[in-house]
Amino acid sequence: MKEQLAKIEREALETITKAADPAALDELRVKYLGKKGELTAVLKQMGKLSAEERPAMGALANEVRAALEEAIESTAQKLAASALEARLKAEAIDVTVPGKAARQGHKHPMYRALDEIKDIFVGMGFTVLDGPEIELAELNFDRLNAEEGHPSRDWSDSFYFDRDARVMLRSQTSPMQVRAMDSMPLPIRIIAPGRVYRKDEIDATHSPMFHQVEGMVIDKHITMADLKGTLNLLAEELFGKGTVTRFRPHHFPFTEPSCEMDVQCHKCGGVGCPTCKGEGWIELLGAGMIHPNVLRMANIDPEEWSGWAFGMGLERTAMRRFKIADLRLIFENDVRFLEQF
Ligand code: 2NM
Repeated sequence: MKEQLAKIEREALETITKAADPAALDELRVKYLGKKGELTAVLKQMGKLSAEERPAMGALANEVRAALEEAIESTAQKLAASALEARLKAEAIDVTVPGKAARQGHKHPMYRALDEIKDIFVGMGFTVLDGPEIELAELNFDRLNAEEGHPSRDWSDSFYFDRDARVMLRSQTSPMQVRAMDSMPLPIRIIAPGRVYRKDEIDATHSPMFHQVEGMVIDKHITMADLKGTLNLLAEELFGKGTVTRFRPHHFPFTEPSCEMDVQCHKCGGVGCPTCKGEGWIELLGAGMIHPNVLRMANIDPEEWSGWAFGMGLERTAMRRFKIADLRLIFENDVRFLEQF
């Protein structure tokens, strides 16, 4: 019996340490240590031994069992380690191989111009507002003192959703100013950039959808001097220190008095050149003191409060800023064009 055990141990240890994979190792475990295994078979014969022989043989059998278990365990660990190593090798990434460069986009030039404008106004304490492009004609026109019969209210000029002309695509961002007057506590300093819609044919200077930035200040003792001071600062920040401006009288229904602001052509210094089409001046925006009717309709007392407002076209400003000749280039998103900025 002693020889039997020794033989089992010898054989088992040799085959176990040579097991090629976990499945083979498990087979060997069953073969030697399982219920019907070789070691178990030997133990079953213990009953035949005398009472004196039994303890020594029992101890020996246990030693053999322990030795086999240990061999199985250490072989299992070895197999696992080499399996991991093989996997790491197979999955290894060669970090020295040159990568595929991702094509990186960048901000659209018009939105770069808008970011500059936002920064300038936020720096002066203005809040940037966003609002609906589908608007009530009441906010787009009535509340802005554009009475029934005003030319821009015409079906041929604006996009309406209903026969009663009550819901429309906003034709300006001014309805946001009305929403601000209705919802914000005074004083108010805001700008409202966004898309606006007008029934214009597409050409080099027109599009049925374009972008505007409008702005508004309402506070006590606000005068035309505040308007001019702030807008002159805007012109200097956009076109450089010392930029010369001029204010011409104009008419808007929502402001009184109203004006347009030109900047002296930074290319020719006012002499006249292709950039300013020989004018010497470039029109930048419209502005004015908010009409008392507009304030009254928002329940703001024009005796106590006053304000100014302005509106400018973003595409036109970006075209000027980046010397773009055709408005359509702004919308076509041809990468060959956009990559130049
Ligand atoms: C412009 C020109 C002048 C303007 C006025 C208002 C409001 F709501 F305060 F009355 N919002 N925007 C305004 C004034 C817009 O665009 C050329």
